[in-house]
Order: sequence, then structure tokens, then C-alpha cells
Amino acid sequence: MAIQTISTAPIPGQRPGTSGLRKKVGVFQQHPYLENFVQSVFDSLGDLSGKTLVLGGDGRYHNRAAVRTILKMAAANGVARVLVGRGGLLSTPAVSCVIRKYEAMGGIILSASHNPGGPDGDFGIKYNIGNGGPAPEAITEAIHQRTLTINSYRISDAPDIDIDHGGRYYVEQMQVEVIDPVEDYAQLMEQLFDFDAIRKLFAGGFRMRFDAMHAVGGPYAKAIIEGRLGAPEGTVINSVPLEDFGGGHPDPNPVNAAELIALMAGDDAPDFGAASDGDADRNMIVGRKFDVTPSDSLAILAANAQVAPGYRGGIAGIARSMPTSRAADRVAEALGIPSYETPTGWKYFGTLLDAGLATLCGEESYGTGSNHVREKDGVWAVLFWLNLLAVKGKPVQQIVEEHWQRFGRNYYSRHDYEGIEVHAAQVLMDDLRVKLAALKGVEMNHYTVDYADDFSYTDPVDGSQATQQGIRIVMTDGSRIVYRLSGTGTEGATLRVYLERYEADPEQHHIPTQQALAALIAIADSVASIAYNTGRSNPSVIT
Ligand code: VG1
Ligand code: CO
Repeated sequence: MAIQTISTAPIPGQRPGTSGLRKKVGVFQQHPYLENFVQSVFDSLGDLSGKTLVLGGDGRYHNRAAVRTILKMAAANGVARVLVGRGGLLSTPAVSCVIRKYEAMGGIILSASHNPGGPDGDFGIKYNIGNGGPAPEAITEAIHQRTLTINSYRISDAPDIDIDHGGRYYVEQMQVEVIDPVEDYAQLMEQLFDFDAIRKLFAGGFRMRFDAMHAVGGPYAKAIIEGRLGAPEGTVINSVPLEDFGGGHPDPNPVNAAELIALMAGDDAPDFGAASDGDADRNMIVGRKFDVTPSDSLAILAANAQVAPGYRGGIAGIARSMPTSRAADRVAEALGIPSYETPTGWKYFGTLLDAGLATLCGEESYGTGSNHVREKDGVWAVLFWLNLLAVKGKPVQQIVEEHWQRFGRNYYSRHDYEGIEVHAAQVLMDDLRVKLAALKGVEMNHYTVDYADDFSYTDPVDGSQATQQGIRIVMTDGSRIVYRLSGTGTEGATLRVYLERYEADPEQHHIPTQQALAALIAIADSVASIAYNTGRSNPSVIT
């Protein structure tokens, strides 16, 4: 066994996006694409001797090969110990949990999250820091800078270890502990939620379907919901992680989780439906014939947080990404706690959680979480809902409608234009920026523009700044249109248009969402000339 130093040359384009570096599998398979990036991560971290790292991924195609390579590179770079999930599996929130519990220096997550997998699908890698959360921009930028100057990487030629059985192994001097991917996470969930109450709920005949979408959430949901909580076998469907997610798109929204939505719309629908994404950090909540929007889910959990033992003492504040609806802000106001508006991506919540300013966080993209870890957490959100349903004893729909009656309803939708030409997307955004100043006071479709700007953010804890985080047009009644380009895609560009309208009157709470937002949708198209710029007359995905 020997440690080898292999010369290499910089590869352009290794810049992490909203959540890590994501590319087509074929790109990661090109030697030394992965090696260059991993060495750049290690080089940016400084002295690794005596340090522990956590390693795991969502099990997608190339996960195993990447785990093998990274273990040999970690050993060659002097890492003392690596905790790796059995089979190379760890959900994103589980990595966060394990980093925190064992006080690791950080962790490497192998996932492209909601992006499809398989040989022609996507792969991804990201580094999480010692608080368990995604590396902040300063670190991802340092990693990217390093990828531009790298000239060698270090790797051991030791044989592969067996990652499919728990136990302690060695690669060179480095200890590798193959851990159960679920155990530490499940223990944390038991501390946060009233498992007895949820067990009683299931024992009383409550029926649920959890669609793990053939992704890494399956083992967690099975072990916790069917195992510890006693839900009948078959409650969790598509529960075995597959390298290609069964050919599906592991994004838990009504479009991609159509199987679950159809089931929940049927006459024999169970009481409760839920789904999680590729790396199990996203969640979708569904009632009988009733979908809950992620922004409402955040607001409802915040308003009812005290039902869960982990939040009985109250919550300090709520943080949401800028495009997420303002439903949670109304709850914060009623509770007399602060609300925070951050750029898109979980990395911006880390400082607020660390400083104790926010307890709950959420994004419109089916992401909800809290200070229990530093990632959004799909299974956590589902357990929170189960706890809520057990305490309230009411159907999902009733809980949501009562929430609207009390706080008003924020009609909300996101329109995605996927795979449009990169240049066309850039032109659209640049043109919008030029128009912003002139929009103030303009009247369109019975709305008047209060202000229009390009969202920039100064972190209240560390003062770091982020600019150009989404163009927003805010109307005098609080309705909003937001435009952003996705930072997680691997092909072309994706334009996201976020639409929100507030309605206080309960008599007006049952309009179909797209109809309720029709005037704003028309304004969004005309201001940005979406059809003209993208050549698309309709979005490819509406959530
Ligand atoms: C999307 C979502 C964002 C989320 C990010 C990572 O980013 O909009 O809210 O944090 O994915 O989620 P973008 O840049 O494509 O809009 V995950 O579950 O893919 O790690
Ligand atoms: Co995800």
C-alpha cells in the first residue's frame, strides 16, 4: 500500500451551485473530474490530521465508485477517521445529524438531490461544515478557486474495503467506520416527536402512504414509520433505493410524485400522504384529495410547533427563502417572534440557526427543517405532521383551512421553464434588471407595483453579502412575482417564476390556485416577455 501523488491539471466549471457541484454522471466518470474536486475540497480545509469526516450519499448511480475513490483520497490526505453509511448510503439530513453528533470536522455528501439519476442522469457532491450544514459561499468559492490552480491529487492504492457491512476498517492509517445509516437519525427523531401519540394514531387505524420515490428516504421511512411507529407494512412505498430511482424524477411535487397524488385523489385514499426526494431532504405533504403547499406547511408547523416535544418551549424565529410565500411571516407576527428572509438555498439558514435566531426554516421547493440539524429534512417534516395529526385528531384539509381562516391564505405557485437556452435566460434576466426602476407605481391588471428590485442579502450574523438573488416585483397589496434562474440544473437554464397573492377573506379561499393567480401570471409573462424570450408559451412544470 502506498500513497501516490498524481499530477493533474485544472478542469474548468467546477463551481458549486445552489447546493454543491452537479453535473451529468458522464462528466464525473471522466477521470480525474471527481479527484480534482475532492482534492480541492481537502486543500481548502487545511490540516486534516486527527480529523473525522462523514461520507455518504443518496445511492444514485456512481455513488459507490465515488465513495471508494474518496476514501482512498481521504486516507492519502491524512484524515484520521471517516464515518461512512453502510452501502455508501446516508440521507442529506442524516449526514448533518451524524456530523453534529460525533463532532466531525465536516462531511461529504454525494447527491444531485431531486435531479434524475442513472448512467445518463446527474451526479453531485457537496461539502458540509462542522455545524452539519452546507459550506457557506466563502468556502465553496475557495474550493472553486482551488480547482483552477490544482496540479496534483493524492490517493492511496490500498484495496477497496467492504462498505456493505458495519464495522471498523482501515485504509492506510485512516480508520473507516461503516455505520448504520438510520440509527443515529432515528434516535434524534425520537427526541423531537411524540412517538407514543403517533403509535396510538396508527394503532387506531389511521392510514398513510409514504412514497420514497425509490430514493434514500426509503430506509429511513421504513425503519421509523413502519418500524418504530408501528404503521402497517406497505405504508412506505418505493422504499428500496435504486441507482436510477426506477427511472423516475425523485422530486416530491404533484407533477413528479403523480402515483401518490393519484392515490390520494381516489375514493379509497388513505388519511395522509407524504413523499421525499432523492436525498430525503425535501418533503411533500398531501391530505385526502388535498395537496399542502410547502409554504403553507412551514407556516402551519410554526403555528403549531408546541405539539411536538422538541419544540414545546416555543420557537425563537422563522426563516424562509425569499421566493417562499409570506404565510410564515404572518405566523411569526402573531407569535411575536422575528422572521427572516434569505436567498434560496439552505446554506443561508446556517448562521441564523447557529446563533439561535431561527428555529424553523423553509423553502417553497418542498423544503422544511429546524435547528435539529443544518439541512432541510424530509422525514422530519413528515413526522412533525404525524405528530400534529395525532394531537389535533383532524384531517389534513381541515387543519390547513382553519389555518387560512385565522391567518388568511397566501395563494402560491411556481412556474418552471426547464432546459431553456442559457443565453436566452440571461437576456431575459438582464432585460428585467434594466426595467426594474421604471416599474414603480405602474398599474397592470388592477395591480400597482409598490417596488421592484434585485434581491440582495446581508447576513445578520456574519455580515456576508449575496447579490442578484432573484428579481422581485412587489405589488401594493403585497402580491409578488419573483424571477430566478436555477442553480441546480445540469442542462441549459431553468427559469423559475414564483407567484404569490394574499387573500384575507375566507369566502375567497377556495379558488383554484392558477385561477386565483391568473392576473399575476399574465403580468409576469408580459413584464419579462417570457414567451418571446424563451420560445415557450407554457411552463414545463407548475407546482
Ligand atoms: C432548488 C430549489 C432550492 C433548493 C435547492 C436544493 O434550487 O429551488 O430551494 O434549496 O434546489 O434543493 P434552484 O437553484 O434550482 O432553484 V435539493 O433538495 O435539490 O438539494
Ligand atoms: Co434534496
